[in-house]
Amino acid sequence: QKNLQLLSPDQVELAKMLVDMGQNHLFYHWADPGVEDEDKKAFFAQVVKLDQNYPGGLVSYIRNARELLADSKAGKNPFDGFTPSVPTGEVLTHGDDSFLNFEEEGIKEAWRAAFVLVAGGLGERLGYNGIKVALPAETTTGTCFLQHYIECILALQEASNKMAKDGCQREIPFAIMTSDDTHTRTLQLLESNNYFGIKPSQVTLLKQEKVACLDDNDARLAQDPHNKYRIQTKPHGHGDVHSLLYSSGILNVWHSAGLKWILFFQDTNGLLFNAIPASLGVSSTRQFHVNSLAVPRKAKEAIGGITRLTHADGRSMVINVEYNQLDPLLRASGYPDGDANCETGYSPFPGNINQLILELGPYIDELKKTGGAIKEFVNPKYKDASKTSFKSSTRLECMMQDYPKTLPPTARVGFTVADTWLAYAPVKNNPEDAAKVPKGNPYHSATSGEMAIYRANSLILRKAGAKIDDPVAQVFNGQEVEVWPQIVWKPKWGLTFSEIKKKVRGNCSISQRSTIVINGRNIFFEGLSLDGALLVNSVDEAEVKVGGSVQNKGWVMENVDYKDTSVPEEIRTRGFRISKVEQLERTFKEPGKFSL
Ligand code: UGB
Repeated sequence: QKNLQLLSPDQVELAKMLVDMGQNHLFYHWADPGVEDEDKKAFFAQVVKLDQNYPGGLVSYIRNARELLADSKAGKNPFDGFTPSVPTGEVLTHGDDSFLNFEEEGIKEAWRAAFVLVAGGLGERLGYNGIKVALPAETTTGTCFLQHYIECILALQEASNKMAKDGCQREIPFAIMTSDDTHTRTLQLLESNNYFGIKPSQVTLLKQEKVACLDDNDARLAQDPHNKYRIQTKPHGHGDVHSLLYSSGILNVWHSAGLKWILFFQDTNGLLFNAIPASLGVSSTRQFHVNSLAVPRKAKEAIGGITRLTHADGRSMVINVEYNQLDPLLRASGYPDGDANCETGYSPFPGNINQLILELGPYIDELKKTGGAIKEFVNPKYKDASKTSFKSSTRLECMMQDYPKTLPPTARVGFTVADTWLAYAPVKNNPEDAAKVPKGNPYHSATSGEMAIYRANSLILRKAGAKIDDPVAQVFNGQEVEVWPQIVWKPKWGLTFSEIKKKVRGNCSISQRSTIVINGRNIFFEGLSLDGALLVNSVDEAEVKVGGSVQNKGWVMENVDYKDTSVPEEIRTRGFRISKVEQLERTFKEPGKFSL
């Protein structure tokens, strides 16, 4: 009461709202007027922000929290009344006719797409000190994830523009969701690298804000332990991307520009774009409003399962069920073994890799109704079985893949399964945890993420007709992995299988210890026999034929221990360093036809 005189009319309204919502405790410790007045202003500035950044404001946040906390306390099953079953979707087989057709359709559609990368997470499981998109996807070239994604988008843009009948040169927009943890460093990474070749006007950064923490089942907002004039906050989850896109107005800009698709993806999957053209082709051909990209899933793997949920009242939806919920749901629904592998050696529920392709028009229509609010959940850690108090404050969270939960049954929700080797190798786990992953399950570490890139590229070249030697098994940071030849190419060299097939001719062979870096658009392999390291760089206007026998000492992988802090973190977390002993490197800077 004493401090009321300090407040503007708007602040008085906010204070009343907080008191009405049972948040009096936030004011108990306030000093008398004249003392700490600046802190009090800062308190209201924070309340305004928290109020504005949540659909329906803080009143809705507190109401939703009370409801979800009550459900959690009562042990209410979020799937009450729903029966899970295995859904059907489009299963891609890399390289077959249908894959090639989907790829072609995807490339045709790509100019009508916008990409959205969710990169607000710090990656606590990975324990890396920098932002994850700055990590090298592989250390042969040292290309970081963000650069790789941008180069893939640019390659798609170019391929799609080439196919456009009207001859217009369109630019694919790219939005990145950041957070306070990642925003400045993401911007710095872009600015200090000339945006990796994409025009800055194509890129939009949208920063997600954190939400208020909750101290108890009455949803009393938690005071920051370090500042009594601040409310403690924590991340709300990747589901924020929908409300941010909506409130920014960017969706309407894209729609007016004639765009039809919006593709969401995560921060550290170096394989993803291998499956993007075909998956976009599936969306377009099958007219999916929502298409989730999935891979075969090992039971208990820490990725959600795509599941059909059918309610007793007839409702039905195809939705991701998060890994920690799938097992209890199955056990309660007539699957006595819960989340278990079937005769294929995989879970019958495809694994969600959180790559969503949405049709823009229906997406905007839906967000007009919901404001982008996504069904949330709460995960309090209770002190004891009475569930009356928490070990530490909690908050509401939401996931981007829960978007279809509010859709009407008429919405066309589907999914596309691609081979794991082709499409999915995220970098999520630190070396110590990765080494503890049960044998046969994926490590999802920096080591396995990099090896997966070499493996995928080797397998793709094999399918294109090259003879690629089998891999050898090696152990890095306690993880046994297959080491294939280190084959890396720029996305503009080959983003689709049909493009790659055109560039590998005659009898080509690459030995297991070889490295090859293809840094140019029109580089053709004709009867190349490689045993060592070969780097070919060329300008776009040069056409280079690479053939004959190349042999040298090559590049060698040397073991490094992740505990050895004298080695940079980006290197030691993968357990090896590449020693560049000997290579053949050729650079073609002029337009024209050349042979090597
Ligand atoms: N992210 C944000 O942008 N903001 C946030 O507040 C949080 C995260 P995680 P998670 O593909 O392997 C997801 O932490 O949430 C970004 C799916 O839910 O790496 O444990 C963050 O930067 C799961 O079903 O993953 O699990 C990153 O880019 C499964 O698909 C992304 O969100 C799993 O990913 C994911 O964050 C997977």
